[in-house]
This record gives sequence, C-alpha cells and structure tokens, in this order.
Amino acid sequence: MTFEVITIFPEIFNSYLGTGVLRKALQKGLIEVKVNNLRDYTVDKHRTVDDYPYGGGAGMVMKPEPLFAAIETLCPERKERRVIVLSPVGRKFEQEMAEELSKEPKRIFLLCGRYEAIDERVRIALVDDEVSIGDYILTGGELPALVIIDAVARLIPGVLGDERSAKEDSFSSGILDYPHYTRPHVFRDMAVPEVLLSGNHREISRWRRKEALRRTLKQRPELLEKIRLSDEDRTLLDELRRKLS
Ligand code: 4HQ
Repeated sequence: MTFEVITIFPEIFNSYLGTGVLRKALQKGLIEVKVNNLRDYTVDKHRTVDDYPYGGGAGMVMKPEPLFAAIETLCPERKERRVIVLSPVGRKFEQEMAEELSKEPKRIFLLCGRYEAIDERVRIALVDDEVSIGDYILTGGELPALVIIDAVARLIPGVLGDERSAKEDSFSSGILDYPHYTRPHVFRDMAVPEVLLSGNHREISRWRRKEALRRTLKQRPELLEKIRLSDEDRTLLDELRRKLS
C-alpha cells in the first residue's frame, strides 16, 4: 500500500507518521507514505501554487499546472493509481471506504488543497474521487489525508499488534463499542461491574452486547436501522427501551 501525498506543507506529516503504530508500520514496510512537495513541481522563481479566481471573489485558487506536473511526473502511466482530492464537497469518508482502500492495490494519491479551492480542471482530468472527512471547514487537506492514512493503515494485516483489535472495535460490528475497564477494581468509589470479574464468558458477552446496544440507542440510534439484529439483540433493545420510557 503506497500513499502519495501532494502538499505545500510536507513537514506536517513528519510528527504524526513518525509516531506509534504508523511509524512501526512504515519501518516494517507494511505501508509506504511518500510526501511530495507541490512547490517542487513549479517552474517560476517564486514557486507559485495559487492565483486569483476568474470571476472574482474571496480567496485564492490552486493553479492547475503544478498539480498536473506532480501527478504526471510521479505516475506517468495513468494505470495503477487512484487520485483522491480532500474536499468538504466530497463523499463522506467512513469505515467502509477505509476498508475498500485497505484492499486497493493501486498507489493512492492524496491531494491536499490549501486556499479557497482547486482549479476545476484538476478534478475533471485527474481526480478519481473527492473525499470529505466531515461537515466542517478546515484550513487544508493535510489533516484529512492523515486521517485517511491512519484509518486505512490500521486495517492492513500486521499493522496492529493483535489482529483482533481492528475487527472488534466500533463500526466493524456496525454498532458502538461496549464499555471497557481495567484495574483498579474500585476507583474513586466507582466499581468495575461484577459480571466482568465473574469469569462467566457467556454472561460477559451478553452484558457487553447490551451495553453496546445501550450506547448506540442513546448516541447513534440511526445505526440500529442499518444492521441486522439477532433475536437476542431485539430482546435486549426492548429491555433498554422499556427502562428509558
Ligand atoms: N477542506 N474534508 C481543503 C476541508 C476538508 C474536509 C477545506 C479541504 C479547505 C483547502 N477536506 N480545503 N472537511 O475542510 O476534507
């Protein structure tokens, strides 16, 4: 899996990619991230990447030439690449897209915009997908690029220490994660639920499922419409709804 980032602020990536799980994954060669400086693909003295918008209006627009030069130099054959532009206008990035990308054999180009916008001809001629990480406005596409790299990388076999971790967390099941506890048994008058100390694994599973459903019902009820519920899930949900009303 190779990510080709294109940015005018390559330094942003050093700290995050140089830390923790991603640093290890890069060391082991499980993922590759090439951070390309867009200004290296300019030809003028001032290494200009932006210009005024035709038609007027606020903010600057990213010029097409450096972006075309970067992508065409890094990947002269159009094959074996997927070009993603980070933009609030894009399709929402969710776990499902992370799973898709983690199986993608091609090099994934992540275009990080700054300023107001990117010249539309870049979209038309080069971009395969526009992706948004959420409905808010950031100052650049660098954080969204890191979000995507992070979410995709942890799904690649070998990146997380324990293969179960990626499978068992929130969203892989379609509902929210259950509550977790570690020692001490009692902390500031709050005790760990006894069932977790019981050693009864069927009871523990049932409790976890119920608590996961409780959280989902409270925080993200729409998720319950999207998944297939077992008979036991329905029973647990009925119990939860009865106590709520
Ligand atoms: N951007 N998800 C880059 C975003 C954004 C988002 C605004 C993209 C600024 C220059 N990108 N431009 N949300 O807010 O991906």
